[in-house]
Amino acid sequence: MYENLAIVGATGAVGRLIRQLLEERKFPYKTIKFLASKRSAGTEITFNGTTHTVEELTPESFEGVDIAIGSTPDEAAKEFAPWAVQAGCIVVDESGYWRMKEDVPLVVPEVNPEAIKNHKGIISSPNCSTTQMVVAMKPLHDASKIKRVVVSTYQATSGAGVVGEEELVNGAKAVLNGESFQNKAFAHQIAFNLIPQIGSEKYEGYTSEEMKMVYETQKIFGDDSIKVCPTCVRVPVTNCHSETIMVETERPISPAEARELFEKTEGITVVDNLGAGEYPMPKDCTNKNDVFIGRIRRDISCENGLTFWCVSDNLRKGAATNAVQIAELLVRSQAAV
Ligand code: 2RA
Repeated sequence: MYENLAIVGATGAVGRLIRQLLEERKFPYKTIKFLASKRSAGTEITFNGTTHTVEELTPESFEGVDIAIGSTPDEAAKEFAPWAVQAGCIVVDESGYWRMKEDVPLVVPEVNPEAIKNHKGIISSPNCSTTQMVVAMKPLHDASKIKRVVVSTYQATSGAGVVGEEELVNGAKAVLNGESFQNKAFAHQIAFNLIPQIGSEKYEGYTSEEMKMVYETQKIFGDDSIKVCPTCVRVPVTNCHSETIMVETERPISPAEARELFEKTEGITVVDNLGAGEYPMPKDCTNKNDVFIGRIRRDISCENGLTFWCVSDNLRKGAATNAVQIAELLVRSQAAV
């Protein structure tokens, strides 16, 4: 039975949400431990009414642990995941380090739950901008193969961590007060601005964040022929990533059919009434687990094209919720044996 849990990176922004989701969703467990770097070890955490002391992450941390959910920087994930696997523990990893390794399934439970069967100890959760897009693509792709996607993202500052959120708020105050402000989280001022670069320069003028959307989408659908053209932009919004997504399918999918497909899909909420001014907006989608879709319409520039607007909480479905859902899949798959 998978009943002994560890949360790695338990004190970070996503780690905190993972704890909250485990409580909210009544995740079954017998024992749970909270692990973090030396700096955060010793912190007290209340979980399901019991106080726990955060332990320092060491190679011995995973003895007797069945599932570890990790939300750490890439370097920490590179180091701790093999310790866990060595101890017989399955790692659900939020970091970017393991995602594209051949032996590591990259899973979004609404899209490719069957992929967890192929794990060799590590299962990865995708980057937030990919996750909400593939959830939206899935029902369309099942109805008619998606050949091409053109996506522009409007990514919230929380994607860069708590420091990103603070930089927007404090930077905005400084601008309004006419004071000078030193950016740290971002290369440029984010308040009252847009930054059309997330990540580093990676391939033919695309950034690392953009190429994640290409490679991760192809891996999740198991189809390298899906062409993806992304532009990722940091916007002055504290939480929830938004995306305009244009898909070109093998046969045309009308807006009415797309709306019906989205409405039938678990994990998607449609908010789409342009006349009434109703569409998903970051302020309404924060703290929600679903992917929200609106502005569904035909792409009038392309014969088999459909375009829509998609918003999701990048810390929830884009990170913590997806990881907890993968752990739930693992528990269910064991129960079914
Ligand atoms: C960002 N996608 O928004 C990244 C976080 N993983 O910066």
